[in-house]
Amino acid sequence: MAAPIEAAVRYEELPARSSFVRDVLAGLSARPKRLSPKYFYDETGAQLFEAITALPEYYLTRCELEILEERAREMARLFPAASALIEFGSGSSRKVRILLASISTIAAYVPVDISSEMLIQEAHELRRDYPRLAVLPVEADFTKPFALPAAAAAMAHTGFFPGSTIGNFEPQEAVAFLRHAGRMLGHGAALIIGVDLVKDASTLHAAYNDGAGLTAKFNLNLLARINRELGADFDLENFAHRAFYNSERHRIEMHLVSKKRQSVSVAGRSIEFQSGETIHTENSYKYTLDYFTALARGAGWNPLAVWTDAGKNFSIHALTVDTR
Ligand code: AVJ
Repeated sequence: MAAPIEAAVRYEELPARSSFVRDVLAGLSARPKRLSPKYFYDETGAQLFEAITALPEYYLTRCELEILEERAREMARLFPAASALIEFGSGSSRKVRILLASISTIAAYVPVDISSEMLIQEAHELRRDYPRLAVLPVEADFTKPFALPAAAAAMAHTGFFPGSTIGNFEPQEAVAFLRHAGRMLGHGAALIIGVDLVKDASTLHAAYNDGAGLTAKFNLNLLARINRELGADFDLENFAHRAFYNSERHRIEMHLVSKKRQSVSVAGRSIEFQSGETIHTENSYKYTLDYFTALARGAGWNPLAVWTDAGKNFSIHALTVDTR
């Protein structure tokens, strides 16, 4: 029987907190101003994102779930006996549950996330539903090296990186991440990764400008979080959500636009905004199947399989790493 979990393994809690204030001040002092999308996911942000995934315009999650449901049995062949599944940026466990239901060779599940609330909550529920599965959460920034729990380190590894989170990275950062994942997972390991696809601009635009205004709330919550955690005084009424498809760079860009000339105090510093000046808060890169395969090859990963939903909106790639 598995031991109860009181808390996730924590890595560098204090540096993580101070890197938030450092990153925010550096980003708001840069020209143009920017903030990292990894900071969207405090408790409120994680809840807003979950609500976004259920929106009619936000096709990504629906299409990825369709692929997982249809293809989990094929994916099962990629998993060695008694292996550990390592999920980078786990959030809700909806997707991994589809794999767990079809793949009996998964002996351990290692969700890695910087948002500990959801990590611990989901771990409890998975332990209840899969009593023979070792659920070993790790609270860490998955873009940086972290130690695998000893029980999982001893097993064969498969990586899982759904949601097209890889789209938040610049293409060269995506290559660096894939190299890092290859080193962590080890020679011969497989990676199952969700990647959103290039498509018509109107579908993309709608997915990031939803009618219910949840994406706007999600974007603005970053300022609310900075107010809460760093003692800033952003007036959310004075900023507007802006999202558009940059077709040259194959990416959705999200920004927060200052509606007027204003000055905001952040962690004791005064930040000046011109009217119309923006904070760039997110890029969400869209790939073609071939371009992503080439990018993965450049990071040492060879293709095993690729699947799309029926509408060809979203893709899941299975890759294997050659670390020699
Ligand atoms: C979680 C990064 C895949 O880019 O679609 C959703 C985040 N941003 N709506 C995405 C997001 C605005 C999402 N990813």
